[in-house]
Amino acid sequence: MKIIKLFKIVIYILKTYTEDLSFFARNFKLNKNEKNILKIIKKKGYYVWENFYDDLKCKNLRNEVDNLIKKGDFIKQYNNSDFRIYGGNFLSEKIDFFNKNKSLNNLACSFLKMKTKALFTLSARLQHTESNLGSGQGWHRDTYRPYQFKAMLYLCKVTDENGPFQILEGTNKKSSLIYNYIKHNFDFDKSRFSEEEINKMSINKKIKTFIASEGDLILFNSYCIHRGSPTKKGNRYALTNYYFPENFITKNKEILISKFKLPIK
Ligand SMILES: O=C(O)CCC(=O)C(=O)O
Ligand SMILES: [Fe+2]
Repeated sequence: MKIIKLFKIVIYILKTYTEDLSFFARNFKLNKNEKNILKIIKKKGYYVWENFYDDLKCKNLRNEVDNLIKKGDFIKQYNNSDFRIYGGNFLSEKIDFFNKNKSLNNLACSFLKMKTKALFTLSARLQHTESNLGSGQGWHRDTYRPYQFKAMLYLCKVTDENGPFQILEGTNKKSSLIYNYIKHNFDFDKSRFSEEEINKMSINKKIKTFIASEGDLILFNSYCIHRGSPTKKGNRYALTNYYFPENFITKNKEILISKFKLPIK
């Protein structure tokens, strides 16, 4: 192995492990159920919480998403298919109620070992179009350090056809970046992946597809390689809480407001 390659790996290991030993790392109180969920998220990178919301709540929230999209304020859209209002919680009380869920916030704080909050709730409708790329526009990692914690609530039944969320298993590990660097020569900060690259990587890894019911919630570390798969037909509705450490929000508020078109000052 080239000396430069080895050097990059050593730097990465030093950086990630010293961050984990950070003086600022904190412990948060969790109940038994939350402890169990956290353990699974740490191990696998995700957890599915079935029946988090009932059908009536989901129906009401779908209405809220439709109304926000119809109004069209603070909307972002990709390929006439992926319609997004990142700051839905600022525009709808019902969406804000999900944003402020205590248990999810506890889990996010414990996962990131820092005081954390869901700055915004992506309120999204994915619509089928010819050759759409799905929610998030293809395979990617959202971030490297600090990890990002997300809570995605399916507001409708999600089958193989209407764009289920997918994760490449095992890519939640720190070692995943090192492995991909050595094996595939992917740089540490590579964030987007083609189908061909995913096919190469999935020879020894499984793609997990989240087919699930209306009201099921997926908690995940969006450092994992993931995507919303392209739709074959139908719509998909979802709310996603984006959790950030509070000190990160304070430092980056303006950037976040402009990047995600948030309706706040
Ligand atoms: O909605 C999904 O299924 C995933 C979207 C995503 O990965 C993103 O917006 O970063
Ligand atoms: Fe993503």
